[in-house]
Amino acid sequence: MIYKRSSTLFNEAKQYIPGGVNSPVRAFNAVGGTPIFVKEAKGAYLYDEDGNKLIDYIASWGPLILGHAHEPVINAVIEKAKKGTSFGMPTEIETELAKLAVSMVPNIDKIRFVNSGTEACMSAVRLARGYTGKDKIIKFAGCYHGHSDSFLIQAGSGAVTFGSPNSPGVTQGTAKDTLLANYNDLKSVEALVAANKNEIAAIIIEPIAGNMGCIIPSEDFIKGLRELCTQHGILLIFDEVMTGFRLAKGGAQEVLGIDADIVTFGKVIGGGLPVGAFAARKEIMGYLAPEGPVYQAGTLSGNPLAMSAGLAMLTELNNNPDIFRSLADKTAYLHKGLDAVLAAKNIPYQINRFGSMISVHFTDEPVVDFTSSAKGNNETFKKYFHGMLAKGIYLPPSAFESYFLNDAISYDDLDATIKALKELEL
Ligand code: HOZ
Repeated sequence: MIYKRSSTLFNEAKQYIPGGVNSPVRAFNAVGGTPIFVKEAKGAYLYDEDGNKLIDYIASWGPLILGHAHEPVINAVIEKAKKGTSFGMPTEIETELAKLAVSMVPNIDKIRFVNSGTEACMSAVRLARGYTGKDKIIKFAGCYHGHSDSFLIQAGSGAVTFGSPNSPGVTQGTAKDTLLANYNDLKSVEALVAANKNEIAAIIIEPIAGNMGCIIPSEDFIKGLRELCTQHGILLIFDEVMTGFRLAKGGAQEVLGIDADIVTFGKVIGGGLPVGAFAARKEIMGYLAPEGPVYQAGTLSGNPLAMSAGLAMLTELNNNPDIFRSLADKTAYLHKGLDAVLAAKNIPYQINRFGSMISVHFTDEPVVDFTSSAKGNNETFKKYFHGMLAKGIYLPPSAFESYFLNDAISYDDLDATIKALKELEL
């Protein structure tokens, strides 16, 4: 495959944009080589600036559940754009989308739209602090909740990929209020709760982690978290930026059978446009301005383009819940195929899968938390990533990310992916 134009565009971008990208993982630093510059995309495929066609397994990091440029979503945006793009005033469509989201997700009465998952998580924590009157939060090593200061403490995703899980620029004052526990290790959480009695406002977690690869919580762990929070008056925040509306209509809360106190969403709620949201029961949401004292605001929040894309996508998911089963079936098929091929190659590997999220780790230990995820062999990962890319398969360019399947991916695409791996020397 030729990446000549991507390479030229990258060199030019580097002169004007730090690292040539507007979000670090895209720069390919973890895998080396030239980032692919996308020209367009349709359904399951990306078409790059060099004319290569790639099967896309990141789906804009999750939200494009129905595939790229899905017509009902695109048409809704075009029609809305003709009528104005932002007013900084209320519009009817915000309530329509809010009503639909509240009807799909368990245990929430009200939702506030923001512009990204980062904003959603940052605001959810502020709300939890305002509601409980407590300052500290617990997060898990390797979980990523966006790039606001409180979360850049042992953060996953690009933060760990680029060696800054604890970013400079986060003050010690902020960092001291973020306590760190280990995923799938309830005892580590219990110890923090015991040592910080009546000081913890919230525990925030990716209920299925997607930012250290795909990591599945054990039943005891996730149930234990819920019980611990209830016992100690701590709010449980599910960061469903990746899992919301992807695993089921009601996201991870529904599939795990666990009620969170606050749920956050990201781009998925805008059909891939820049949106985020956070939601909770009305007694918690009542603390938010202008109803309550916790401040949060934004001119572009609830903007008509994002709302129309979100409404088109969630309407389709709501009317066709079979999609979740079909996505999970495709992912299971991919899992089986990759598993058979890797087993024959005689190298250490693990495959983690939940619903339509999956990741491959080159290690012989089960990958259940950040420590085990970090043991993956990055040299093998690089060969795997570039080998697959050369065969037209676009995977996340870091081992600390999950793949996201979209509904437009066909069984032929999955077979092509499995065949590509078979032909690879690792
Ligand atoms: N940190 C994001 C994935 N977990 C990547 C964002 C992007 O580069 O678009």
